Amino acid sequence: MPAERQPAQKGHNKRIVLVTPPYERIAQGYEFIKHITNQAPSLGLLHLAAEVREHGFEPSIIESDIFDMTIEEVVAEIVRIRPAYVGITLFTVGVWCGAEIARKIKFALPDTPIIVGGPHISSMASETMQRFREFDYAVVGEGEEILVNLLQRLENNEPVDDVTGLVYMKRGELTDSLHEAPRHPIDKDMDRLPMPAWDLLPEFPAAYRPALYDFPSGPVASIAASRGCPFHCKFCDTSTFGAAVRAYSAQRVYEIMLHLHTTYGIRHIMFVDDLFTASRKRTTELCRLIIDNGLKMTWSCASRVDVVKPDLLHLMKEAGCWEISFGLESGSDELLKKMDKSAAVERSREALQWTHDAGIRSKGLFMLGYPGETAETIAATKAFVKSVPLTIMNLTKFTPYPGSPIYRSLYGTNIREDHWQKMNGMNFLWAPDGMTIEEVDAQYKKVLMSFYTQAKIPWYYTRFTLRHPAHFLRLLNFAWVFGMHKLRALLGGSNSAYSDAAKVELD
Ligand code: B12
Ligand code: SF4
Repeated sequence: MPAERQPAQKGHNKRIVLVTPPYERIAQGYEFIKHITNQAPSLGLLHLAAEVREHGFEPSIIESDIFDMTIEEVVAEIVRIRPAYVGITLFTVGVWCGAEIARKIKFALPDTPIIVGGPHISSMASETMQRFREFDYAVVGEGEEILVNLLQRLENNEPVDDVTGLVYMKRGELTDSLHEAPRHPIDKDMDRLPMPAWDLLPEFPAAYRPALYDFPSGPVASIAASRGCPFHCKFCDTSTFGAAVRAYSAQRVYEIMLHLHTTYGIRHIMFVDDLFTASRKRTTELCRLIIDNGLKMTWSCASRVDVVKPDLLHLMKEAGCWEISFGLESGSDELLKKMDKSAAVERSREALQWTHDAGIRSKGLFMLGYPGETAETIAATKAFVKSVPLTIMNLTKFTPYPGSPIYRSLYGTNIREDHWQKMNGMNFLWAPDGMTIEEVDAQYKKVLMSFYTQAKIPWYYTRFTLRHPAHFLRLLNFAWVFGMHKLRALLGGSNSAYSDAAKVELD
C-alpha cells in the first residue's frame, strides 16, 4: 500500500502470513519431478518470521508446494487467517503465480498490504512493481530489517518513503510513479539474527525432504551459515546477498546445529551458503567444535574447486561432511573462461580427487547451453564427467536469470518478462549459436544418459540403497507417479514441458 493511501485500521491484528507460491503452477508438465527433488522450506521466510516475531508481530508460514496446495487453497487459508499483512517470496519462475495469489487476496482482503521479496525482487524490483500492480511493496536484498522497518511504519500510519531497500508504486492524483529507495546497508553481524522459526512449520521436519539420494539419513534441515559470494560467474544471480561475505561465527553455527539436533532430531544439515568454505579459519573452527563436542550429524555444503585443500577436506570429513557440491559447469576451459568461472578443468579434476580421497562425496553441478557452447564443448563435458570420481551430477539447462550478468547482455534492456515463468532450469529459453533449442535439448539428455549409464553408477546406488533403504521406497513412489504421468500423456496427448520449451523462441 503506497504511502499516500491510508492504511487500514489494524487494531491489534499484527498477523502476517508469509507464503511460498505453489510449485505446480510454475513447473507445468514436470509436476512428477517434485517426488524426488528437494522439498526444502524457504529459509528466507523462516528468518523473516523469526525477526518479525521478535518485534511483536504474529507470523505464520504457508509452504504451499510442500503440501500440494493450489492457488485457491493458499488464498482460502490466508483469508481464514485474516492477517494484517501478507508477504510472498518470489523466485523469477514464481512471479506470475505470486501475482495471481496477490490478485485474489486483493479481491478478498482489499486493505491487506502485499509485500514481496526474494531473489527475483532483489534483481528486478522496479520492473516487477511496474508490471504487477497487485504487489504493494517490494523488499530488495536481505529482508529482516527492512521488513520490520516497513511493518512498524505501517502500524504507526507513518510514511514509508525513507525505508531503505523498499520499492513501490506511489499513487499520484493523475499518474503513479515508482519510488526506489537506496539499498539497505548490509548487516554484517549475522550472530544477532534470531533462530529461524522452524517451530512455525507444520509437520517439520518430516514433510521437508531434500532430493532423493542427496542425503544419507534424515530428518534434514538447512542452514545458511554465510551470505554473499565474492565471485562473479556470469550466469549467477547474486543480487540478494551481493559480493561481501558475512557469516555466523562458528560457535553460532554449532549452536544452531545442536538446536536442530536436540529439538527436532535432525540428523543431516544442508548448508545452503553459496561458498561454505569462504573462510578457511571459520570452517576449521566449526569442524573442531563439532569434533570436540562429539556432535554426531552429517552435513553437506557447496564449495569451489579452487578453495579446497586436502587437509581441510580431511578435517571436514571427520566433522561429518558427507557431500560437497562443486559448480564445475563444463569440461571445457574455453567455456569456463566465457563464464568468468575462474577455475580451470584440471583444477576441478584435482579437487574432485582430493575430495574422493578424503571420503566425501562430490556432487558435480554442470550447465549446458551457455553462450559459446558447441558440439566440441559438449563432448568435452561428456568426457570429463566420466573421467572423474563423481557418482552424482546435476545438469542445469542454461537459463539467463535476471540478476545474473549474462541476463542483460543477452536480452539488452528489453526485459522479456513473458519468459520468467519458464526460468526454473528445466527449459532452454535460449540456444547457443549454431544450435536449435531441440538440438541442445537432445544433447542435454545424451550427457545425462552417458553419465548415469556408466557401470559404476548402478553399483554405487545399489550399495547406497542397501545402507539407506528409505531412499528406495521414495524411488518406487516416484516410478509409480512417473509411469502414471507417461500413461496420461500417451492417452491424452503430450503434457511435457519439453514441447512447451521448444515453442519458445527469442528473436
Ligand atoms: C537453497 C536454494 C534452493 C532450495 C530451496 C529453495 C527455497 N525454497 O528457498 C531448492 C533446492 C528447492 C531451490 C530450488 C530452486 N532454485 Co534455488 N537456491 C537456493 C540457494 C542456494 C539458497 C537460498 C537460501 O535459502 N538462502 C538463504 C535465505 C535466508 O535467503 P532468501 O531465501 O533469499 O531470503 C532472504 C531475501 O531474499 C529476502 N526475502 C526472501 N523472500 C522474501 C519475502 C518477503 C515478503 C520479504 C520482505 C523478503 C524476502 O529476505 C530473506 C532473508 O534475508 C539460492 C542461492 C542464494 N544465494 O540465495 C538459490 C537460488 C535462490 N535458486 C535459484 C533458482 C533459479 C532455483 C530454481 C528456480 C531452479 C534451480 N535450477 O535450482 C529452483 C526452483 C525453486 C522454486 N520452488 O521455485 C536462483 C534464483 C534466481 C532467480 N532470479 O529466480 C538462486 C539465487 C541461485 C542463483 N544464484 O542463481 N533453491
Ligand atoms: S556460481 Fe557460485 S562461485 Fe560463482 S558467483 Fe555464483 S555462488 Fe559465487
